[in-house]
Amino acid sequence: MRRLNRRTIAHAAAGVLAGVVGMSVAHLTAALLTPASSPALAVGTAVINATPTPVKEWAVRELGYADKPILIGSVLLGTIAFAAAIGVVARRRLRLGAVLLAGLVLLPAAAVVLQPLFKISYLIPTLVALVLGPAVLVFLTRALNAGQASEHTPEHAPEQPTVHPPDGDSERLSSRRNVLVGFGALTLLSAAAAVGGEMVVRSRAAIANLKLPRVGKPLPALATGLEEKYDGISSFRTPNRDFYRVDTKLAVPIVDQDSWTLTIDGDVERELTFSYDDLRERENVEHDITLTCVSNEVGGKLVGAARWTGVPLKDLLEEAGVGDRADQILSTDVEGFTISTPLEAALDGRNAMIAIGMNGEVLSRSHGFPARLVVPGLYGYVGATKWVTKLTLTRYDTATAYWTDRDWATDAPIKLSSRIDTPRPLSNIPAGRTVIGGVAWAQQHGVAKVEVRVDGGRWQQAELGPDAGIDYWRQWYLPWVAEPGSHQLAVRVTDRDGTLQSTDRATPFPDGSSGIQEIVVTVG
Ligand SMILES: Nc1nc2c(c(=O)[nH]1)N[C@H]1C(S)=C(S)[C@@H](COP(=O)(O)O)O[C@H]1N2
Ligand SMILES: [Mo]
Repeated sequence: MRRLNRRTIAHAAAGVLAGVVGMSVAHLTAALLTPASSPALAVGTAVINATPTPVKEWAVRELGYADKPILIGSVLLGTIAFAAAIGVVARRRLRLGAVLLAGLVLLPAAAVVLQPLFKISYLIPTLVALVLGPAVLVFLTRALNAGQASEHTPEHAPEQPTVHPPDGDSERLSSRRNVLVGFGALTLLSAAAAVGGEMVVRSRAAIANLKLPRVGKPLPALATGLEEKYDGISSFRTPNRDFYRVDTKLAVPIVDQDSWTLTIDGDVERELTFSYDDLRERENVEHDITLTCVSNEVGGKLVGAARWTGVPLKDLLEEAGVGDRADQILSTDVEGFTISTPLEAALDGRNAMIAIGMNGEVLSRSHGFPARLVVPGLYGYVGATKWVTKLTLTRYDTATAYWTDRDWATDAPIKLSSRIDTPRPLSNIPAGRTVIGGVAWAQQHGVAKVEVRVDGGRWQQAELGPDAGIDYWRQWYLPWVAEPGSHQLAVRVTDRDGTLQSTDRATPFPDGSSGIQEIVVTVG
């Protein structure tokens, strides 16, 4: 019985290894072609797209940044379980096993084909897996069965129970060795393919030798922020590496800037197409803009402030000649993902732009290289299309976009909000002089006042940090003499139109969270 179990496990392992070799070599192939053609990634993306909004909300809330690794992990675990079962089936019915394994590979192929920008060449990695997986399964199963057959020889010769014929022994040993060598070599191969794939993706992701063009009228250097004086307050400018990232991609699109274009079409007088160099050669501008994600909870981290370099969106649209029917800009990214933005936000004079730089550096791949939309005052999902390749002037009653199809609000201005960065919620701090500090934002209106309340007392006005315009957040602090015990701290902001941050608690869905942040800290 024990031996049977061990054999079953060996065959299950053969199934898993066959699947893993197929998928990892396919992944390496995809890394060399285009990451979107990786069957493993395509399945993950298909699952993301098919997940209903409430589940997605729950995942982002409960799993946070871990949601993607957990998703990939569960797809992997499911695949491994199936592959193990197939390995066991193959032990006695090899052909059926091979067919089932091919089926397991074809499932992700459907996800590859259903991508909006699908090209026939995307099927190459799947074909690789389709050939390799079953081949490895056949090879390993045969090796295992051969080993077992030779193991059986002595049992079929009961007249010699204690004497192992030297021939049978060495045959058994050598077939065992073959199996071990086969397993080892294949494991190494798939590990090398996986690591190699990752290295290829990383090296392709590096953006070589690109500098930002000179800006026509550079902004003055950003003022020194409060973070220099008070530990724990978010820095005035969010460093690119710390800037939050939110998108539906499992693999960051690798876009080649020489073949990339930006097209303006739809309800325009003339369709226009710009190359990356066209954008770089135009007069570039700089704007300080704080980006916010609609999924940001009160007190959350999905907000970042940067100096963006690029060309004014309005200029591009005016060159194309906006028709009089359009009320929406439907922007499409290089993989077909769409965002809808109210046309008015592009034309009403705010600093909407096609950005190619962030904080003095060429846009990174994860933040949208070669170019993205940035529209101050609107949540990212309605105005910050990364890897943008097309702007279609259309109408809300004719075309919808990815998130609005999933019932998120069509027009979504960022709600004014404020956050306590220090002290940290639920932290223990020593008694004595300290500061309460953080950031507040009210894009398009500007922050006028931040107030802090300690233990339900009166609202006290905080000091504000430097001002970089209405679209940029303000840092704030309030000196505080912390007495031993437990304390409740709250913050609220008022914008320059006199609007006070709402106390109504709202979840991010469907148009952004609201309510004031209240935290508890222990002193002493
Ligand atoms: N192509 C593309 N652009 C996108 C998204 C996306 O999923 N795909 N997500 C949007 C959302 S929800 C936000 S909040 C911002 C985040 O931009 P960042 O990742 O540079 O911070 O990008 C927006 N642009
Ligand atoms: Mo977002």
